[in-house]
Amino acid sequence: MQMAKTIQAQQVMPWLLTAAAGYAVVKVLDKFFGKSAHDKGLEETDKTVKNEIKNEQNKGTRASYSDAQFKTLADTLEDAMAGPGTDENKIYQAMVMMKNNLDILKLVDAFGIRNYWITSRLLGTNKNLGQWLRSDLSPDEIYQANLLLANNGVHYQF
Ligand SMILES: [Ca+2]
Repeated sequence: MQMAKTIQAQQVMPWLLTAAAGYAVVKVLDKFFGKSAHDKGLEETDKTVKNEIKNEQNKGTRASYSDAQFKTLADTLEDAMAGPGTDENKIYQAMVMMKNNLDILKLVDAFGIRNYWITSRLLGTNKNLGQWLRSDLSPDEIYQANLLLANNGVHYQF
């Protein structure tokens, strides 16, 4: 009995060590090449949006809504996309509300970087508004959303 147990432990240990080492390697790779690189890209995008907001404000463009209203609208968009299915009408309504480039930039900024509802370690779970839209809408629906922006004279396109 004692002998059998010893043999079992000897057989199992290498597998456990291999699994533990494999897990550690995946974690390290994920940290350096996976999520951090993805998030770094998002931070860069975030900076660009903030700079574009400043440029628009310097040009004298006025936002049509308060920052609190943009935040509420961003939350509405998240609700419209989160989970299975999408409330396209809510997304279109938000696009119609955008009256100039500053508005859409402020909306993108208010949305910021949010955890997408499908967690995919390889692609990263954090996405900005454009990435959420492109993940949740069909190409036709993206076209429609962009058309609504263009109709209002907004140059920004998703
Ligand atoms: Ca969805």
